[in-house]
Amino acid sequence: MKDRKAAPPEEIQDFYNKALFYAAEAHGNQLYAGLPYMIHVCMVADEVTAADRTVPLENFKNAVQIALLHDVLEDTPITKDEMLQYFEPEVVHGIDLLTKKEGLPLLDYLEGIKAGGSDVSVIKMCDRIINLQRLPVHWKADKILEYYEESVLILEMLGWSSEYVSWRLRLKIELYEEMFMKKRFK
Ligand SMILES: [Mn+2]
Repeated sequence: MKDRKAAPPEEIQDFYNKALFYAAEAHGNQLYAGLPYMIHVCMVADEVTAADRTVPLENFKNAVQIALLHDVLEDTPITKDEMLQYFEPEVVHGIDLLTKKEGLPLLDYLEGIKAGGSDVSVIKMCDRIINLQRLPVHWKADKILEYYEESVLILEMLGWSSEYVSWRLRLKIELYEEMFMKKRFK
């Protein structure tokens, strides 16, 4: 990443923009549903913002940065150490918890997030709320079903962190079932 010496951020907008610039540079030309990848991370950050408005998160400034940066370690060559030069250790730790590691079983991955606390659990649910609304076109029925089951497990394991976000996720799981499963399996 380029060296970026700016005044330290103070307001939430500054925290948001710092993370958004970093994420945009990191994800470069990556796409989400055929659109610039930033649409995905901004939608996740918006869900997190709505959650915080309903019941305040433990640390909203960190949470909004984690939301914007949550796919950087998973989808780009950037390392934790590089991110630590720009972001608080708690932020980088949260992103690390949300990063799927090669060979790590799903249950262990979700246990790690759960142990990471309620904010990071909320962010994982927000990510899934967004992803359930648009599916990669090449997904076949078995992958669609697997993603459904995984989403139900996410709700079961992380739902404790927010009643509001659980309600949102439950709704999106039901819509997913309606839109992508019933039609295809009939
Ligand atoms: Mn994501």
